[in-house]
Amino acid sequence: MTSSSPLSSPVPLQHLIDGQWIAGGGDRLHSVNPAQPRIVVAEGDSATADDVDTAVAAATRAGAGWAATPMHQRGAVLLAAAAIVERNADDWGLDLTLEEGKTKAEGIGEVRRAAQILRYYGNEGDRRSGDIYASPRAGEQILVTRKPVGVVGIITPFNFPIAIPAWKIAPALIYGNTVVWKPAGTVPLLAQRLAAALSSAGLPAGVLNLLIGGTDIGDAIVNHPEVDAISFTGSTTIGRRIASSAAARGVPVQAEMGGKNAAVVLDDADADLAVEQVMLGAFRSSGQKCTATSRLIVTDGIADRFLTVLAERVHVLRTGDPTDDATQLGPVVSASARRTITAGIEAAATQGATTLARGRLPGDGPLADGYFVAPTVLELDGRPADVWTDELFGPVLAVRRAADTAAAFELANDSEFGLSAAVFTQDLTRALEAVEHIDVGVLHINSESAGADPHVPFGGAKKSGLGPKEQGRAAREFFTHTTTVYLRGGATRP
Ligand code: UN1
Repeated sequence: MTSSSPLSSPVPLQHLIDGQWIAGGGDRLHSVNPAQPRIVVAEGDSATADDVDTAVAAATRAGAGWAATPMHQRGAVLLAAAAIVERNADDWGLDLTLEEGKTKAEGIGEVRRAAQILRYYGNEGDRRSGDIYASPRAGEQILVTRKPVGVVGIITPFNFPIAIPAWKIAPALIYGNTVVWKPAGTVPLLAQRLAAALSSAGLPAGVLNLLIGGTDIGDAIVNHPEVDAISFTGSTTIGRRIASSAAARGVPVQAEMGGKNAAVVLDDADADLAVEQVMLGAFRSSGQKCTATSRLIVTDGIADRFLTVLAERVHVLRTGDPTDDATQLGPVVSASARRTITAGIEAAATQGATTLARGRLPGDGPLADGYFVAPTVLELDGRPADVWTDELFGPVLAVRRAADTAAAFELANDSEFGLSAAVFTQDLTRALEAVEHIDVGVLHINSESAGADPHVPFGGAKKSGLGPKEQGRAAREFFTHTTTVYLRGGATRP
C-alpha cells in the first residue's frame, strides 16, 4: 500500500535563532524527494554568515542561565520534547522518507529512536554525576565535578536526519551547553521538526539555534571564535578538515567519520541467520549508514553455499518507492551520490571484480527520475580494488574469501577504518577471538554491523573517529570538562 504524502506543497525553510523562527537571506535552498526529484519537499533561503554571528552570540548569552538550570529541569525539557517527537512519529517518519529516501518503516523507526535518545538524556539527572576519590591527606576528599564546555557547534549528516542530531543535541543540552546546529542541506525539514519539538517543549531562547545552509555555514560555525567545541558526523574528508581547523584554534572535536565495515561469515555460522543479517547490514537505508556492511568475508567451507543464497536473495530485493510498504530499498539521497556509487561499481569491474548479484531497479513511471542504485554484490580476487578500501555509501557489497578464521579476521582488519564489524559463528571460542583481534569500535556477534543503542558508547577505532565516543555516558566526556576539587574543611585542625 502506498501512503499519500501529507505534504501537499513545499514546507518553507526557516532558521531558529535566539528563539525566533526567521527566513534566511542566503542562497536559495530546496530539498527534494529523491524517489521523485521533481517533488520539492522544503524550500527557502539559506542562513548567512551574519546569521552565524547572531546565533553564536545568542548561544553565548543563553549559556550562563542554561548551565545554572538544575539538570533535572533541563531534563524535563528533553522529556517533553521526547513526548512530542514520539507523538508525531508516524507523520515525521513519512516526512523523513520523503526527504531522505529510506523506507517508511525505517523513517518511522528513526523518529522513535530520536524520542528514545531524548528520553535517555532527559533522565540523566537521576544518574551519578561525578566521582569522589580518597585523599592521601587527613580531613580531605577529592571530588571530580563536571561543567559544560560552552557553545557547541553541531554539524550533522543527511543519513539519519533526526536520530544523529538527537544524539548530539540531547547530551549537549543536558550537560548544560548551548548549541548552534547546521544539518545537511538535503534534510532541512526533519531538522526543523526536531528544533520545533525542543522549542515547544520549553527550551529557553538561544539555547538551541538551527541554521540551514551549505558548507560555508558549517565552516563559519567551525571557525567562529566563540564556538567552544565541535561535534561532527559525516564524510572523512570534511571531518579531517574540520578537525584540523578546530585544532588550529585549540577547540575540541568529536568527529564520527567513515566506515568500511566487514561482516565475517565463518564455516560454522548459521547460514540463514547470517544471510538475513548481512542483507540488512548491506542494504537497509540503501547502504547509506556509516555502520553499513560494505565488505563481506566468507571462509572457504561455507563460501559457495552462502554466496549462492545471498545472490538469490539480492536478485529479488524490491527497490522502489520508499513509502510503499513492500519496498526494501529506496533511492540514494542525491544525483551526485548516485553518480559516485555507480562510478565505484564501474571502477571495481576494471579492477577485477566479478558481479555476483545485481538487484532490479524500478522501471519507468513516476520513479523513472529517482536516484536509485541497484543493490550490487561484487566478488574480488585479492588484487587491490578501491571498492574494498573506499567508502561508497551505497548498496554495494564487496566480497572476499578466506582460507580460515585467522585469515578472515586479518581481512576484516584490512582497512584504515575501524567503525563496526559483524562476525557470524556459533563457536564461542571464535567469537572471543573476534573480540580480541578485530579492531573496531562496535562489534556485533551474530547480528548486522549497523545499529546503536542510546545508552552505550558508539564510535570507531582507527581513522573512523576522533575524540570521545558518542551516546550513553561516553558522551559526557566530550560535552563536559572536569574540575578536580581538593575539598577540606575551613577550620584549623586541632
Ligand atoms: C546505526 O547504525 O544505526 O552516520 C547508526 C551513521 C552513524 C550512525 C549509525 N553515525 O551512519
